[in-house]
Amino acid sequence: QHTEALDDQAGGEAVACDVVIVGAGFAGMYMLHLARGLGLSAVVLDAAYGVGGTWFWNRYPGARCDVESMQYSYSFSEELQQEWHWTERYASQPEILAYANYVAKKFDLLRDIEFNTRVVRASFQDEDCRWLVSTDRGTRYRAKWCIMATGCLSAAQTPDIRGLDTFKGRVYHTGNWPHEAVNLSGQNVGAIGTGSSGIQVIPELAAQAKHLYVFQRTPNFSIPARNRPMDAEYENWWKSNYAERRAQARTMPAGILCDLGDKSALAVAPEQRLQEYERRWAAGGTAFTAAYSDLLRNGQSNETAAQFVREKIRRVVEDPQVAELLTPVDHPIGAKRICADTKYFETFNRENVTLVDLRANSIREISSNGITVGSEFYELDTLVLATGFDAMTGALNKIDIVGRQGLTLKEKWRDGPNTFLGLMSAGFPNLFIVTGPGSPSVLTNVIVAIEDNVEWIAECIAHLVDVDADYIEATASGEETWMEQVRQAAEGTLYTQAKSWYLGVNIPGKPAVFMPYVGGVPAYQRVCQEVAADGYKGFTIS
Ligand code: N01
Repeated sequence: QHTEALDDQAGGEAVACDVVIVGAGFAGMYMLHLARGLGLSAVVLDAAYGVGGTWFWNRYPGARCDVESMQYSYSFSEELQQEWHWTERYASQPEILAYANYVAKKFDLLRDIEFNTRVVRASFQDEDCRWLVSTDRGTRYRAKWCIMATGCLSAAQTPDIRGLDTFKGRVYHTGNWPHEAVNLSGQNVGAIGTGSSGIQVIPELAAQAKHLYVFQRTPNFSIPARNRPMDAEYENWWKSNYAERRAQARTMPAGILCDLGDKSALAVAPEQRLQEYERRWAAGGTAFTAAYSDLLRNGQSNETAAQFVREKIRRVVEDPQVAELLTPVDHPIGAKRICADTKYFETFNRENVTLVDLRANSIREISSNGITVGSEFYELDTLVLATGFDAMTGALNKIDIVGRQGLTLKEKWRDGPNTFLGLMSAGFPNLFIVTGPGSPSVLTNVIVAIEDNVEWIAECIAHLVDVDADYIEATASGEETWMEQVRQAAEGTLYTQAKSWYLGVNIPGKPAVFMPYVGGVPAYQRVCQEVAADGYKGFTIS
């Protein structure tokens, strides 16, 4: 354990507090707010120089949320949700970051956040039931509770492509975009990756670059976002009854209030189905796959929606060969995270854009001035990597988390993450994870998932304080039972038929385990509440 020495560092006393929170994104900020409400002393540590987490780092041009802004926002404060004004149907990254900063100021959060501070180790001290948390600045904190608010998509993944380190031009990862302006005019730009990030950044790169080469391995399904300025009437519809609408959203599987079809796609006549798909295509956004109840359960139903989208791609893209390359055929629609775009497919009609198919020939190597694919060489000035994240476990595994008897979380999760409710893992007492693997998190409006988890953790800590407990810990059997439920929930779906980051297969050597809980927000919330009401059944409190 290379960070072991940090535990008995001679560098002075560790700062004592009740709660250490790792991460100053939406989860960490709300956790701090609630911890203070319980009268606890808390500190938040974050590697960034500001709040916002995901929205701090993902500053690439075109970055925008694909959950509507009226819903992708905190619901815990009526005053906040009334006074904040979103300017667009889908908020852009700068606006979401401005919102995060506004919240930090409004709730006076900044005084308890240490920025530019990366947590490198968190180790449980058996003798006094405290977490000793060490940072890359040599500072240490000793706290009873440690809360990982480290995010699900926060460990950017740079692919291991031969020669990448020899490239002399600039290389940007969408998940770690520079904070100063990037000027691409007059440049030949290469973009690798066509997931949600790639699909958003590619039209913007095309608009700036002299020529853009898109290196595509797997084409993706994408629905037009149809973003637009906020409609005053719509905003008012939400604000006039925000609490009730938020409660309604929490009764939906994804925690998003939307028009959810309750029939099988096969139960309606083909013309009617087509009409419904057309209507949703015109409305825009990811609610497209909510048209029928079985689109992610029945392959035949799924194919009706997939076929519809493939047809749209063929109609938009002028060159039939390019259209075929852009048409996804290897996975059910929605089995990989569905994308929402603004003129993505149209971008391939531009003269200055070339699609390079990596399925026919993969990248042979990257050299100082370009990329070789098969026998073709593409000369490039700048390379943009939209190659994704080590999702759900990546940010946690970057920290040496050491539980009872020297057990590391990395070691424990070698064959896949095991948690109880995504919230705790046996062997790691008093360590909470917000939106951890085994929770619905990434399959939902993550702000809903965050709020529910953070509130559950705060109530749990309040209870522990009440009963004067030393610790809470997931039991092995509680964890096993829950993981079985997580597995079973995924088994009945089409999610497992795509090579996605949900399964971890985008990361070499990562065990292929479907990580999120697909049972939906209401089912998950019910279990979380029952467990708490039942005296934290499945946990040991001592
Ligand atoms: O990452 P991804 P992302 N050679 O993993 C390709 C959320 N998000 O950052 O599919 C060539 O989806 C890879 O190819 P393949 C959202 O939940 C939300 O785009 O593995 N290609 C794929 O095309 C999303 O799902 C928003 O064959 C390589 C791409 O890189 C999640 O974040 C916006 C490669 C990675 O796609 C992650 O999205 C952005 C290689 N060696 C993100 N390695 C919104 O709210 C990887 N690829 C709108």
